[in-house]
Amino acid sequence: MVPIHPELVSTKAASTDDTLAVVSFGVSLPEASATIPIRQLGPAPVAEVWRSPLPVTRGHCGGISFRSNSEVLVGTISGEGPETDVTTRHLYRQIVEAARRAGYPHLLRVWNHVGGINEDERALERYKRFSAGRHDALTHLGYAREQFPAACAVGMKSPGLIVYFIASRAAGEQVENPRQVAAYDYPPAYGPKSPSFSRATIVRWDGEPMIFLSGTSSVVGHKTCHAGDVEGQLDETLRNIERIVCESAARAGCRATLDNLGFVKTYIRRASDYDVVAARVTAALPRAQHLFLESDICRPDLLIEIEGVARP
Ligand code: 3EB
Repeated sequence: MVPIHPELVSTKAASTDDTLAVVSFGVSLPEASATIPIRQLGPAPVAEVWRSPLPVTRGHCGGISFRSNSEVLVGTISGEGPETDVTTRHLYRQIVEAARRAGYPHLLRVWNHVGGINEDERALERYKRFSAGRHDALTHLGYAREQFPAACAVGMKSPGLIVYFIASRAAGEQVENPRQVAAYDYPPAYGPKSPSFSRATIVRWDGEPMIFLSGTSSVVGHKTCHAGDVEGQLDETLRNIERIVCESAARAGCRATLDNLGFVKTYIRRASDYDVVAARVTAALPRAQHLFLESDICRPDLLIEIEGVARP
């Protein structure tokens, strides 16, 4: 049985008993496991809901609150401090230790929201401090690069850091995109410690693969392409997504295309780009449920980032 699946539901209907997480954006909901202070763009407000077909248990461990079933655990944690690298290191240590202790040692997917992500903090951009803290925590805790989870790291309106994650009893498999340099091999221009994430993870439950796609942007090799051109970035991003979906499915011994994406989130730096972006993204990914969010992206020249889940 596939133990978790994502859905976008009206904020009015985000029920709780069969959910591993309810994430709301901009508006706090009483049943939310996390509320991210960024604005949803577009029509009726929806929440991101991770459903469970298996019984759900709730708990706390250190600063983490989580819900789990017999296969996966979804946790949330937040923190704030004057030094983003230090805060990040603390949060990641808690995440990894709690997940291991609870018996879900494999991080499949992590969402990072960093307040003021493109601002300098004592002469180093906050994203780079975040990357350094994550890198130090994961390597210190024994993570090899092949074990880095799929991730995204985007902005939010309030200070500090909010992280939520899916951890699993079963190991995932990391997939890289041949069009892109692995993020952990980026040259030092992108930060003193390279970003610790993989482009996708696949996991198989009872032989059924699920692909978690990292935040994907207009990066080819290690460079940003089409700076200042949102439509160019969008087309490049979709090419990257197509490739990583295809690559991931091949690894799982099956085939997949953009039509296999069922759940898609698009982060848009400038709200004024929404109409153009939403029209193109929904046309390119017609089978998916879509959520559009106004958010800064980790590189100042990136205008959009797209992530999602695919089922071959
Ligand atoms: C990139 O390709 C764009 O630091 O966790 C995408 C996904 C990006 C995840 C992260 C950063 C992260 O480098 C940025």
